[in-house]
Amino acid sequence: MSITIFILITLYFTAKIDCLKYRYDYAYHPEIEGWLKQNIIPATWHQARLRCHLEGAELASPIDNGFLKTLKGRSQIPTWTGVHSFFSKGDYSSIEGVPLLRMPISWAPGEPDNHEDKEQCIIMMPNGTFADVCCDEMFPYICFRKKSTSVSVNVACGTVDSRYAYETRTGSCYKFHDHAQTWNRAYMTCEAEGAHLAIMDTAAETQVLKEIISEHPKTKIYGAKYDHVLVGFHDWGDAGVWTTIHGQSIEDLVHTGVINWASGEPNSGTFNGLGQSCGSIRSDGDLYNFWCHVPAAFICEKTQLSLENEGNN
Ligand SMILES: *[C@@H]1O[C@H](CO)[C@@H](O)[C@H](O)[C@H]1NC(C)=O
Ligand SMILES: [Ca+2]
Repeated sequence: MSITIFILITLYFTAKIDCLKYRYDYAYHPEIEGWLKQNIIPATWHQARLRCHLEGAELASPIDNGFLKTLKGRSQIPTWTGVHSFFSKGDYSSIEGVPLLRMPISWAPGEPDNHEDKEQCIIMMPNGTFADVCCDEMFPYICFRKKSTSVSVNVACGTVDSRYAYETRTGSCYKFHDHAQTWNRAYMTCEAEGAHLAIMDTAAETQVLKEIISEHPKTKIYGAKYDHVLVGFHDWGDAGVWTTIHGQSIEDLVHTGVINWASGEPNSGTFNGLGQSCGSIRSDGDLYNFWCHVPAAFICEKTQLSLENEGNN
């Protein structure tokens, strides 16, 4: 009897691990041993690849019959695959390196034609045939995250990304990105991680960010010309009206002592004719307006539940 119970409990927990969640927007597919996310908003091939990658996944390809069957017919319109010849024209492979000729692909009539020598990316038609097209066209796409037994979940931050650290003073998790990016690309990166560009909405949080920045001197930031760190503040390209990316007025945050503009900020210096509509802070904890198109380090902020199913909140 007790052995039966033991086996039942073991089966129960094994089953639980089998349907282990990756994140709320990814669904598990046992036949391909991984999670898929359908992205319905069309993007160029490069945008699609980047977004999947930033989400910790890759652009999905029909690398074998199991994948072909699972990916096929999920959309009424053509969909990107991860099959490309971006590195060397004509040498097609999937993102994970499977050569085109090893994939179970049947071509649509007249394809592949490398029209005008401009087609280096492969789409899948709703009926499961394929064509090469220009990578700058826009199609929906599917991201795939392979199930791996080595994944360790960062429970406090609700992500598989071990670089998010929980901070008791604010109840949020933070990740310092030491590869400089433009503000918009930084925004996209944080969103893809299920986070957002950090917002200081309490004095304690300003202090926390200040400490994080002090731990990351500019000399250790890849590709940054300035020691500014991008955060979730913006003036919508309309100098003067500053809000957080969640719509809170910065005037209110300044009035309540949560943040301070650095002396002389926001200023109106232009660079290549472009103004400073994006927010940054430095190790002094003060707020600066910064050029949106100049790459800098940035901090993403995440709550524990931001990638959970709503039913579990
Ligand atoms: C599949 O779809 C393509 C593109 O719409 C079409 O040209 C082709 O004839 C279809 N093939 C089959 C087998 O239905
Ligand atoms: Ca073509």
